[in-house]
Amino acid sequence: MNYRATHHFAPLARTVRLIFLMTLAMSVFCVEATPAAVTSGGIRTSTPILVSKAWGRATAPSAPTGAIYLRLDNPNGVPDHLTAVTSPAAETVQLHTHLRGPDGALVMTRIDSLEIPAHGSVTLAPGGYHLMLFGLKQPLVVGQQVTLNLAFTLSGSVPVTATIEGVSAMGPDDGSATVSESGTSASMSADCGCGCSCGCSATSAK
Ligand SMILES: [Cu+2]
Repeated sequence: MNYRATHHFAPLARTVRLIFLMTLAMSVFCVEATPAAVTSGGIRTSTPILVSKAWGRATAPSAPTGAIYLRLDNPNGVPDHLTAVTSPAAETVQLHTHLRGPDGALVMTRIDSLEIPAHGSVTLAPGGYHLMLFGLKQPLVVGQQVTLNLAFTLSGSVPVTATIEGVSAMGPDDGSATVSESGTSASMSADCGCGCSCGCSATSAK
């Protein structure tokens, strides 16, 4: 190849090399910048659902069920949905809520999914939403750490560890709270069978 030919192709080689280096740099940047990127209709959300204040109540030695409560924060601009939960501590875990029946009593009801609004939060707490553990492998005892895996439509799989509090606790780090519910006469009981000590009936748990 003579001098003229080499000179003619040199700019092309430089361009190809430049494109290669830019592509490499962009791919590295993308991997580093969005470790948990999820998408919804082409909209990229870069942070998974934040789970905090996960806790539950100690159960009676023979109790087959337990309940876990926690807070879910959605930092993204699109809603996300909690659709499934698993835990090595139980055979199955269901999403439950409490609805007030015609007679005014709270009735525990299974739900298929729980929406966490865009830039919003949902708190699972006694008397409301909770994660219901069926087929406990062993009783839940104070101080125990229960691991769970939450599956979200957009955020994917999010692990969480819940701390077990006393049988009448009303929140995380609360071993002595007394149960009260303003405006109602709901009697609270630790042996209603639903594991949440709220006095609800567990008729909907299959
Ligand atoms: Cu329940």
